[in-house]
Amino acid sequence: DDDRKRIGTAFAAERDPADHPYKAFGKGKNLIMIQVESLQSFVLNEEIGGKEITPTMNRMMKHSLSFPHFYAQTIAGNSSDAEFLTQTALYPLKSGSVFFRYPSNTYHSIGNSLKKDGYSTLGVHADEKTFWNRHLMYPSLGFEDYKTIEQFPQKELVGMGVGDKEMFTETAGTLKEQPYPFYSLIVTLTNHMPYDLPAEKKSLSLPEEVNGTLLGDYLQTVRYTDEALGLFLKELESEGLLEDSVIVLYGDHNGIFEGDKSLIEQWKGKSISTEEWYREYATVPFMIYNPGIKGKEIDAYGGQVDVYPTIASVMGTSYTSGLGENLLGSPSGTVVIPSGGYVTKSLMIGKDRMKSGLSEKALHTLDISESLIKGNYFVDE
Ligand code: GP9
Repeated sequence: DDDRKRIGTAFAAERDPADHPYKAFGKGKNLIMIQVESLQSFVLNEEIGGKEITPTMNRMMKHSLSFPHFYAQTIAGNSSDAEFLTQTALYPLKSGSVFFRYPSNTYHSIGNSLKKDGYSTLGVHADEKTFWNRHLMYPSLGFEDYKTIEQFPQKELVGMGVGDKEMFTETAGTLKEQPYPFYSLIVTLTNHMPYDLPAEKKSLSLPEEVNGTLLGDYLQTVRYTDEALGLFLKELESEGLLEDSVIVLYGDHNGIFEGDKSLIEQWKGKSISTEEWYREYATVPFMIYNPGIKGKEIDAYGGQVDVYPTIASVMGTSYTSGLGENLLGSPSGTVVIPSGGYVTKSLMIGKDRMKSGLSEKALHTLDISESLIKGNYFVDE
């Protein structure tokens, strides 16, 4: 009973009915959400060796609401934590992955909300269907159908599974046949550590100080994934699906960590403080794209837990209970980093300094999330 009371108060505090110019903009449109493996924002709108690293995403940003102060909030469940955060607006567990530990719970999620609105739903991930237990968790998140490596021709195998170019091209064909309106969550794979890409797939000419380093390899795979995304958008456009779809893109977690900061310092020719690292390099992209959107950077500080309420507001679907905030409304501006610490506009507190009242509030939020998951809170609804 005490837990229920605490949880009820948390929901009441987090709900945000705010109005904004893109409220229900996507009502009745398809929703395509793309979770990009290991994508960090410092590669956006950047050139190396005379070429843009992410020409497709840069073009998308011109017609996107984008969030430069957006953080990954994953812990040990890595990519699966990112899917869990964005789909349910709950935080990952302190230990292990929710996908393995609680795959059969009842969850409020984007997929379940849109399904109630009459959407068909499809998850796509070109790896083994059992990876991160997705085959059991995706139905609980509202995906009626789940396309995995077995359903791809596998003409292009790179790293952990089907290369993003084959994955995106084939998926565009699948979406063409998908009952309308649809919601599809697509999880990319190729930009995965150790960023090992066959030479013929590399299109950047890297300067000497970057070439052959982890950072250089990372930039090559980021560029490859960006090109794959470009093929996907082109295909959607030629099928007439682009205008009728809202495309949401976000990074699942960092791929270059603070321990590798010296590689970026070498590339940029300047030193980067820890504060600067968390402000400008450790953020991951989050953008909401449609050709009819006038590109705008949104100043709000947020994280993956805020994706569901923000997208629910744009799609005009329900978001009744979760721990995120609508970043297009008036969010509180505090981003809890569950692996330790939090970020606000004026503060960046590392895990060695979790002492103030604000960080206690952060810990309380994480406890509530943990109780919700472990108690299967929504089971009776
Ligand atoms: C594997 C892919 C990568 O299926 O999602 O997962 P990660 O290793 O980043 O958690």
